[in-house]
Amino acid sequence: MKIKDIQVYVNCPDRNFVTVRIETDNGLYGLGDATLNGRELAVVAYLVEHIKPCLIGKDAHQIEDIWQYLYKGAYWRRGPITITAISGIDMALWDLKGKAAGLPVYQLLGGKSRTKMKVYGHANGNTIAETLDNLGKLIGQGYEAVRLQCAIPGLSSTYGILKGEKDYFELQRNRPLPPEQAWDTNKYLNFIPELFRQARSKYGEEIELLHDVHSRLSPIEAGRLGKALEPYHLLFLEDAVTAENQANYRLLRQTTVTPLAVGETFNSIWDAKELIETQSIDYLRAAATHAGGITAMRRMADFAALYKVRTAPHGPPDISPIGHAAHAHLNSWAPNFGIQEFVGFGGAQMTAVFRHPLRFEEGYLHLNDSPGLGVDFVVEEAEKYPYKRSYLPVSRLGDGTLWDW
Ligand code: EZ4
Ligand code: CO
Repeated sequence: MKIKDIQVYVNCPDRNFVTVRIETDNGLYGLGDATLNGRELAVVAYLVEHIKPCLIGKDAHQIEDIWQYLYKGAYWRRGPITITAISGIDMALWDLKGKAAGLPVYQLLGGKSRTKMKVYGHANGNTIAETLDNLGKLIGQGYEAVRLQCAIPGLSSTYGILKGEKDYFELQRNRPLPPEQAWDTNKYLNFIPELFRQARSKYGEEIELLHDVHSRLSPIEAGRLGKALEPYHLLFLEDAVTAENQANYRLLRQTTVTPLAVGETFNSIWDAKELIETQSIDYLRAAATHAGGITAMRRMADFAALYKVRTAPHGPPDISPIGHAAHAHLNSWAPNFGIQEFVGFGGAQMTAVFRHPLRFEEGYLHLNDSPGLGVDFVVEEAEKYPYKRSYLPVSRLGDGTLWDW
């Protein structure tokens, strides 16, 4: 099964996605997700200019060797652009191996550890009342776990809150340059515990609740929040602090028993090594699209399991259905799977471009038994939606200081 051609598509069905399509000489093709939100074309160039010429003629079954070849062979290891490109190739090769074997990828990983995957949805709002109404709607749809984000009173904008925009992508795309958002740590810390107090008093203890800090706090500030949220029993607090310095989490861990999750921006097992070894976190949020594909995610899951750390892959709308399918196969297999973030299957344009193997029912995702990853990519549909440049927001303090977004 030799690699005959590699095509890289960048399209905007509702939002931008980079799709890798590898064709083999036995008439099969495999699909991978290489979407890096806000920096898409850098990955496209890496794939087309630097990776493609190296892989034509290679045996597509040699997934591990190709992964090592692209990782070690670059000399410049790691980094989001390199690893997102490798991730797209790796997923496409697993898809191909599954199709060649006539088996879904989870079977190649060792079979199913569970019949369905628990997800958490998002309830957002401009006020606590609106956030709690949205939480009630998700509970009504069968969700057993929900992330709560609410606009901070006195701030012009807050992460996760869309105001008048249709979705996150509209928020980014309607501006020629990165949108600017405001941040105030004191206002935030004084407000968030009240959101969770009211959520528990309205809906009780049964529903599992989560929150994403989006890396805005110092370890001690995060400790104050974690402690204040302890009475409301979160499933986890996400990205309480940045993890470039993994010791941040060792410090935070000493302050609170609120479970901690981090990892959506990780592109290597090395980003998580100390966090896991020191048992400073409870959930690893690495994504197949940004952390090295299925090959790397499997390795991370096994390593995390040794330390009672569970997987909770990032599931935002800026990972394509191919990336979400990769997670579904990993989640079906991983003995230490925790929970999957899930924000729906996207709009009409997306569902016309990507045919995916997932079904949502009563708070869980179900994966069908199609060979490979089980996703199809309809090129003629995709080509109706050309790439549109967009940026993630940046955030600033009131005095103009650039902050973590
Ligand atoms: O900000 O995917 O948990 N989810 C998140 C996401 C990320 C976006 C960045 O592209 O934090 O909303
Ligand atoms: Co997040």
